[in-house]
Amino acid sequence: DRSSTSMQCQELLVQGLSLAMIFGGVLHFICLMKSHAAYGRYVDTSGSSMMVPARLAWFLQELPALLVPLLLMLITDGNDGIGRHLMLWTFCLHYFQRSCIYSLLTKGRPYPLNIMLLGMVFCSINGFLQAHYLLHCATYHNTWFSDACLLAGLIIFFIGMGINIHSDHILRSLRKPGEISYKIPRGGLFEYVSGANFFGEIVEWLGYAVATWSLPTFAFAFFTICFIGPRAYHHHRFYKEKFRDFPRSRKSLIPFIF
Ligand code: NDX
Repeated sequence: DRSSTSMQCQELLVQGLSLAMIFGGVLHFICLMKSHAAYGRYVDTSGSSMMVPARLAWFLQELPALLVPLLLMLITDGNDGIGRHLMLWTFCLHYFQRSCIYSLLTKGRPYPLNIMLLGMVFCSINGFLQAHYLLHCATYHNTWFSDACLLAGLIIFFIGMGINIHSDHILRSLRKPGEISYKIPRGGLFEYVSGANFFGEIVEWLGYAVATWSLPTFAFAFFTICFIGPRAYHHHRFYKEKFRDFPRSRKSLIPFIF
């Protein structure tokens, strides 16, 4: 299975990057519960960083997570393994949506250049990690367990993607072109949580991890929870402080629970 690919699995590199992502997730979680990732409503207005239009920033920031896997697929010999290609195309589908569709539609405020550049580095490394693992390291055995994981994980992934895209659409519809103010999001999962788009994204990557059942994909799902979980918590506090009529039963991230 592995011999048909031109590149060898770099097991130490895969383990090292995955552990670094988990460690980075823990660090982000600790820092971000106290402070904020400084983009969107938390952008640093002191003028210390150059700003980039949101559309360009999201396009450039997320593009490496689409291009790096496509490039690795191109330079890898052999087309064996339906499972690995299915999962890689699923990954690319998410990042095609995020970098080429979401970025075109966003009405977000200008984005700090330094965060965009760090985001590009992150997306390049993660794109490499996931694609290299799936193409050159993963071995798929057709057991009932791996088939059940693949199917259940894919279903969970697409449910999450649906929630994420629908919620991002609701947020966009709150603004007229050129507007940058904040309103109370209503409808869909926003009736239950302030971070409905983040909830969808987390469900997506947890589904992806279940489908591939591997360290790199669980590491990325974990990082996602650590990065956007605190963001959902801060958005929730922002709404409660800003809007007196904010629905009291609404939670931060997990419906009915948190
Ligand atoms: N981008 C993921 N650390 C991040 C960029 C920053 O995709 O270097 C992680 C991602 C990166 C981060 C990324 C990784 C870690 C980095 C970090 C920078 C520093 C950090 C690299 C890559 C780092 C070290 C050095 C330690 C290594 O004006 P506005 O923009 O606020 O408008 C918003 C609007 N909106 C509303 N409009 C009207 N009324 C309201 N009430 C509104 N509420 C929101 O909607 C936006 O235009 C839009 C969405 O805003 P928001 O805040 O809800 O979501 P946002 O955070 O912008 O995310 C957008 C989508 C969303 O679907 C989310 O799930 C997904 O992207 N996402 C975001 C972040 C990370 C991520 C997914 C993931 O980890 N999987």
